[in-house]
Amino acid sequence: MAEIVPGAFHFPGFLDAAAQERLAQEIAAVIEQAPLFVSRMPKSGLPMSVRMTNCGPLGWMSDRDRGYRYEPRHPETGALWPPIPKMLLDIWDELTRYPKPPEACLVNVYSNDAKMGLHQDRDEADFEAPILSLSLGADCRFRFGGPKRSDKTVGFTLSSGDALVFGGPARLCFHGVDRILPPILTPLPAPLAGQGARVNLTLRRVT
Ligand code: MD3
Ligand code: FE
Repeated sequence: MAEIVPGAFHFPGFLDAAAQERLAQEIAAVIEQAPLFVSRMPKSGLPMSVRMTNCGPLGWMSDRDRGYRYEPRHPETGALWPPIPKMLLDIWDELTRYPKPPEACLVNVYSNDAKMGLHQDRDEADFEAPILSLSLGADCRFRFGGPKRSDKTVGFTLSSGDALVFGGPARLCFHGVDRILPPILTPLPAPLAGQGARVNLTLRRVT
């Protein structure tokens, strides 16, 4: 475990190969119940390059007219999001030690050319709770900065099986995904093969 900056913890290889396979199976089942969809930027309506879905009582989404928000239902099927798999609830307890369970698990699916611009996560009412992120599949170059967009940033590689926890002073730091690295060494486990090159799960408290 490495503390990148105060409050930001990196657990390289937290999930071994067998745990990554089990998690991939769980996420494939979530995608069957809640198909991947494309969110759009507020106002411009430009599509994001990442495809996403959610599990848990609330799911993150965005569209042109109503912007970034959490919703209890899938924007296309109208169904409630499927529950967060027990495996993920257990990892949340182990790594965050936070007394309440996550309310949202966002599943981001990256193709080879997808990226995510530098942003803050501030669509939640509760900034006390930490955020937990898990990565599967291709490596990516991740960028992490400070509470202001203009703060200096550090880049590092996130690999399949890595976990990150962001709490306290790191909770509102800017971050983004610069690029996906060639997925030759770490393709997505079989149940998710064909969906993309990399999957990231972000677990959050919302209310
Ligand atoms: C640092 N996702 O969905 S995970 C996001 O790899 C998001 O899909 C990226 O940023 C991804 O909002 C990065 C790492 C992460 C997630 C949340 C954070 C880093 C964070 C919240 C605060 C600070
Ligand atoms: Fe984010």
